[in-house]
Amino acid sequence: MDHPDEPRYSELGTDGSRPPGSSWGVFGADDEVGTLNRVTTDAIVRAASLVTSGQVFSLNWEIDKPSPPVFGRRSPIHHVEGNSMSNEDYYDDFFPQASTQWDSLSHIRHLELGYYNGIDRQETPIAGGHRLGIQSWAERGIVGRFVLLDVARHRAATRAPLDYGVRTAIGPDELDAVMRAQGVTFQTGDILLLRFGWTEWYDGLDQPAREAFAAHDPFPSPGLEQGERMAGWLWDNGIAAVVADCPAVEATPFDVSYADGFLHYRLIALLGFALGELFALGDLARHCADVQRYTGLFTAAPIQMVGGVGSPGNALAIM
Ligand code: UVW
Repeated sequence: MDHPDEPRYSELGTDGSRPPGSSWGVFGADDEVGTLNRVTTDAIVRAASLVTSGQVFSLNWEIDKPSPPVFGRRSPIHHVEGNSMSNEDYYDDFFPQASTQWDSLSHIRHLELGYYNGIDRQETPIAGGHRLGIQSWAERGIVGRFVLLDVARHRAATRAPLDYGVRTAIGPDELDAVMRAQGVTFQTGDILLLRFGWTEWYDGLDQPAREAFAAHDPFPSPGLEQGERMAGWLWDNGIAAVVADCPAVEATPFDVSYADGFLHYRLIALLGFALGELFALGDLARHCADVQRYTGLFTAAPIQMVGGVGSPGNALAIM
C-alpha cells in the first residue's frame, strides 16, 4: 500500500534514535494520538461518500456482557432513582473496558521500552497524569472508512467453522486470503473490523456455560497471531484502528512475559494503534455479505474523560 510519507515497518527505528519496530516520533515527538493520525479529512470525506443506503448498524454489545466479565473486570450495577417528576440513573462498578471498548494508549506499557512515544510513566493516568489518556481520541472522534474482514465466514466457507473452545491465531496470510475472497484492498487510514464471530457465539451460550467460560482462566479465543509479522502487516497496510469482536483483538491465551507473547505490546506501546475489542459485528457482517460490499463509514465517540484509560465503543457503521 502506498503512503510514502511514512517509513515501512522494516525501517522503523533503524537509525538507532528510537526502538526498532516502534513508530515513536513518526507522528511527532510529542504525539499522543498514534495511528489515528492516519485518518485525514480527505479520507473522511471519501468515507462519507460510501454512504448510499443510509442503513445504520450499532456495533455496541450490551454494556453488561460478557457476564461474568473477563480479565478481572466487574459488571456494572445499574441504579435508577426518581421522584414524582423525573428519573435518573447511575452505575457502580462501571469498567469502561468490560464490554465493547477502546484501549487508550495508556492501557499498555511495553515491559522494557515503556509507553508509546517514550512518554514517561509519571505523566500517564496510572501515576495521576493524563498523557496518553482517552481524551486524545475523544477530542477528535474516530471516524473513517471501515473495511470489514469476515474471518469467521471465510473459515466456514473454505475450511471448518472456527471452534471457540480452542485457541486459534489468525495471521497475515489468512487475512490476505479473506481480502482476496472479498475483493477488498486497503487505503491509508482505514478502520479494520475483524469478525471472528466471538460475540455471536457467546450470545448463544446459556448462563451456566457463560459461568463456566469465565471460570476457565486463561480462556481460549480466536484472534490475531502474536509477533512482528502481524504488527508489520497492520502497519504497512496503513491501518488506523484495529477493531475485533473477540476479547483481546489477539488470540487468547497470550503470554505477557515476553514481547512476542502479547501483541498489545507491539501494537499499543510501540506502534500507537487504536484497538477496539468486543465490538458486535454480526448484523453488519450479514448485511455486508448480502450486498457484497465490505466498506462503509465508521464513527465512534470515545468518552471525554481526561486521563481515562479506556472507553465504551460508542460506534456505528453506516452503509
Ligand atoms: C488486556 O489487556 C488483558 O485487556 P484488553 O484485551 O481488554 O486490552
